[in-house]
Amino acid sequence: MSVKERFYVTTPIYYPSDNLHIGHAYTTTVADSLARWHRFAGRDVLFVTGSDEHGQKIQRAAAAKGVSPKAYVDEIVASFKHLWEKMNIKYDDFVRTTDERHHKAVQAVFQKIYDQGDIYKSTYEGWYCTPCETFWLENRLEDGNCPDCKRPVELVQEESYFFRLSKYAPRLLEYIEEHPEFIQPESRRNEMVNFIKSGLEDLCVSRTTFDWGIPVPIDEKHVIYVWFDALTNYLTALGYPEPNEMLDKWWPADLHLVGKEIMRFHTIIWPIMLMALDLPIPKTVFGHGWLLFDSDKMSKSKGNVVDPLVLIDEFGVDPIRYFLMREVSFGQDGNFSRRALIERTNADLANDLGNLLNRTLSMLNRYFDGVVPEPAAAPNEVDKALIDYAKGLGEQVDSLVKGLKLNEALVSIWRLIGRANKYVDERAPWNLAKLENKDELGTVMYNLLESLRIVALLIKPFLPETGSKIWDQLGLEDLEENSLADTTWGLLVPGTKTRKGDPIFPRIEVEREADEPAKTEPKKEEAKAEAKAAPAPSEPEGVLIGIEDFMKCELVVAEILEAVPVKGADRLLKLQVDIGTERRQIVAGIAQHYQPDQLIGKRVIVVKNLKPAKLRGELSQGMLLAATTPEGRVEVVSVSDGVPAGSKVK
Ligand code: ME8
Repeated sequence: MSVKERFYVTTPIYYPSDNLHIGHAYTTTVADSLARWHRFAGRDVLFVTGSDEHGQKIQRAAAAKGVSPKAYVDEIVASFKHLWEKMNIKYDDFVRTTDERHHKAVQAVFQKIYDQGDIYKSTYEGWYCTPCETFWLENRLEDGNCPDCKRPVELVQEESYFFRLSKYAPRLLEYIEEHPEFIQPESRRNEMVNFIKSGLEDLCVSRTTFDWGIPVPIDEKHVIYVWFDALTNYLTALGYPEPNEMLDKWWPADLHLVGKEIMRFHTIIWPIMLMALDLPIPKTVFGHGWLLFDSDKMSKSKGNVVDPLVLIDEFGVDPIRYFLMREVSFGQDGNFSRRALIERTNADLANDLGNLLNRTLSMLNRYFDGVVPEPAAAPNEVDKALIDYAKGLGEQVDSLVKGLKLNEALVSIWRLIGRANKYVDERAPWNLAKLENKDELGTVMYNLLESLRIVALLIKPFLPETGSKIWDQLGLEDLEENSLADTTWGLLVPGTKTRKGDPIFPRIEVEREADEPAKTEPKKEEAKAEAKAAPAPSEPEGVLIGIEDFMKCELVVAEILEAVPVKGADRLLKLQVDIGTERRQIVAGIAQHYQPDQLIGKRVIVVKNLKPAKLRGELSQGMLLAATTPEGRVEVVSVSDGVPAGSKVK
């Protein structure tokens, strides 16, 4: 019997010092999608999250509210679980550091390391940052403040237990060198290596000036340092310290997903604790970037936190999950804005995916009474191109997810959606219907429906509700029983009765938000192109022109044949268009509003007799018309596929 591959993934356990915001939801959504994907791909998965409930910060927050720390955290932890439920987060275990099982695990870890002589008693005299729960040496402070969060630190002087971090530094450096996959992305590995090389001090692992924590087993007037306590949660979930099957099966973890600010704890303190315990080191710690708001890190004190519950109520859960994973290149910082969320939802979910489903099922109702036809005609070249892309897609997405390239995984799924939309235009089912070519029409409709079935399966781990909705509208059953193997082309059974429903993503109408981050000024040439793509009224309102002025403008229908980004210009796309009489190149400032794939096959309106211009060194022979909404969204003006390229517009 072959052993199933396994995947143990964790998120940080968050502090219940306050409600969670969209930044926490980011890490957890990514972990959930990874867990769901690997399950879908047939792997055995364990996904653990939790809450980090001890420490001075929590004790102070509870005191400020006049309640006991336990009563305080109970209420907030309940709100964590409520949020995860609303976000469709399907974890296997939730470790609370106030759980009895965790208490036992942490004390066992402390005792074991103490017994072997790697923990000793001394006096700590130095600085402490309570918001970060971090000890700092004087020489690491910045202007006397915490170098991480820049807030004031407190002078601490107390008897403490110390963990011999320094002793393990050479072994850790060697481990990091031999295991390049351990710290990711690479830039963070370099930061950590430099930090270790600049000298590790032994770590203070107990406190005596407050009591909200797990007592040191050999000395009850000390509580165990909150990070030493928290990191152990990854073992608590496996029933540590008792030897048991869970521990054998799941340790070491495959992936600790964390924000970049807590990499030091996970890639220095944690592996050294594990070395001291003689346990293997987790395979990968991935430090992702921050979700910024108006280019600043979200924090309660700055008043710029975004509450995911409010967003879910307004937009539904999948647009938020999609935005978090699609908008930000995983590992880098990314900006959150309401406008960007709405634009993404409208462009990718409502226009591309929602419309594809809607128009396909409408045509199926019209031509085949909503029943999946036989693909009776042999596929032509256009059919083959679509089928070939869909055939390799499951494997492609699997390897991107394994490499933690989630946004690229979504892009590659959306490429199938883009191709299917283009395929509708190319194969023009309405023309086949007119010709009463039922066999070929059947093949075209089958190919579209089969593409949608594959899309539903592939997006379900990322967007569980949407995957199910598409599946239902396609008239299919037992979604949960399908796996990656079922993304094989051709499994859709002719004769299936589809169930067209409401649009899955209605377009969101927007009003300009006063608190939106300012749009950065476009560079000069790009601004020109943008003005061309979306002409602003150049005449003051009320100035009338004669028909002869308008007639100077030669407007024609053009079909977009190719679209590629212009290097070094993030607003420009280079288009090859067919204007009926010839092929032309047009550079348009629409890159932030369209993926190149979305444009291919569109029939747009072009000003044919505009003087050619060069933009970023690229010749532009004409301009295409586009509308700009008050909130800055740009949509190119287009006509239906029935209007041939070259048709005059007036
Ligand atoms: O650090 N962008 O808990 P915490 C992206 N209890 N991710 C963000 C974010 C943002 N703006 N803000 C928060 C702790 N996060 C410890 C962890 S683990 C043994 C103990 C996410 O409540 C990100 O994952 O401060 C970050 O590392 C984590 O929340 C910090 O959560």
